[in-house]
Order: sequence, then structure tokens, then C-alpha cells
Amino acid sequence: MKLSANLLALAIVASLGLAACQKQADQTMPAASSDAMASDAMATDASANAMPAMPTSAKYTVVFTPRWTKANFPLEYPDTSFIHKPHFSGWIGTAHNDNYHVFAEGTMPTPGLEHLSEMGEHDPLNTEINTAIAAGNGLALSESDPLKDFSQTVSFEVSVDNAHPSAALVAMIAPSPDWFAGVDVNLMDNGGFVASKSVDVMAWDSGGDDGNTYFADDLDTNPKKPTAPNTSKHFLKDGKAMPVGTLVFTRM
Ligand SMILES: [Ca+2]
Repeated sequence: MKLSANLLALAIVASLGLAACQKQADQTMPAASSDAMASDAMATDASANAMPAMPTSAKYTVVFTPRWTKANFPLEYPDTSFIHKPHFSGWIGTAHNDNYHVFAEGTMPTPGLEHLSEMGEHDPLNTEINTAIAAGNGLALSESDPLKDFSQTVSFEVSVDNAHPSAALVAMIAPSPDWFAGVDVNLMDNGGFVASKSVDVMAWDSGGDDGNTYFADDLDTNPKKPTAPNTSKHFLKDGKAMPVGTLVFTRM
């Protein structure tokens, strides 16, 4: 009995080692170090049992406070009549890994980001995000209502985990040609998730339209330009870009 138990243990160790080798081999590691890999894998298992469990996910309440007011941004500030009332579209986004970005400086806008930035509508960006989630590169779709009364705030929830520690969130600045408010913020710190974080929200230009005033006629850009920080004079004060709002993340 003891012999067969030992043999069983050996077989398990061997197969664990083989599995570890296989996994490493897939990552094009040299096969010669397979023995070291096997013992590394076992050492990791042992230390994992001894360590207190680190949180692997977190959920945040996110509150958006607008700062895009006539007092802060007087240049050609859209009139506040019912038709052209300045507002932010609903926020939309997800936590993600490095294989997916809702938006990225220097990268062409996806059709979903372009449409969000020009029309404020979540569809088809929501489909793009859900596709990224299905591929394992996003975690969960987050959405909020639009914000039309700037004496108010709007709040929503965002989930992150170890594999998707950064939250990317966007909302259209409306009216505008293709300008949006956006953040992409890593909520992990020292191997855990921060208790709270306040982030200045800057204006971006999605690159889908060449209009350069709030009420510019549709001027579809072809080819598209890369998404970039919005350098329009509408968002500058003393030559420096000013935040259009604040997002405060508070861990639930
Ligand atoms: Ca543009």
C-alpha cells in the first residue's frame, strides 16, 4: 500500500511538472529548465497556502462631478437653451487588461468610440466592450445615465480584478464634433486595490471628425486621426488644458 501511494504521489508530481513544463513551453521558454520549473511551481503552491489570501477583485462606486461650466470654460460655451443644453452623455466603459483599450492616445478610434464621441450613444461601443469581455480582455460593462443638470452628479459602479486592474470610462462632451471626457485608471496599488481615488477628467478628441467648435457641422475625418488629448482652445486656461470634471472611485 505504501509503495503504491508513493507511486501515486510520484505520478502526481510528474504530471504537475509536465503540466508546468507544457505551460512554460507554450510561452517559448527553453525546455532545458523544466526541472527548475516543476520545483518553482510546487514552491509557489506551498507559499500560496501559507499566505493570507489577497483580494482578487473589487467593486467601486464612481461619482462624476462636472466642471465643464461657463465660468470655467467661457470661450463659446454652448448656450443653455433646451436644444443646446450642455451635457455629458451617459458614461460607458469597463475594466480591462493590456489587450483591450476603450480608447488610447495615438490609436485610431473604433467605430464605437467614434459614435459615442459624436452622438453620445452607447451602441455600438457597448457591443465592442461586450466582445472584449467575451474574449477575456474586459471584465464587466459599466454604464450611467447622462448628466444634464450640472448642479447634480451622476454615479455608477465599476468592477476590477487582478487580471483587469484598469478602468476605462468615456462620456461624450455635448454638443461637440467628437469630443469626449475619458479616463483610464489603474486601481491596483501594492498588489491590492485602492480604497478610493479621485481622478481629474480631461477632454479628448476621438479623431473621427475635424470640427473644431462645439457646433461645427459634421466633418467626418477620412482617414481617421488618432485619438489625442483635446488641445482645442475651448478647454485651455492660460495655455493649459483644464479638467472637465472629477471622477471619484470609492471601494464598496
Ligand atoms: Ca476631432
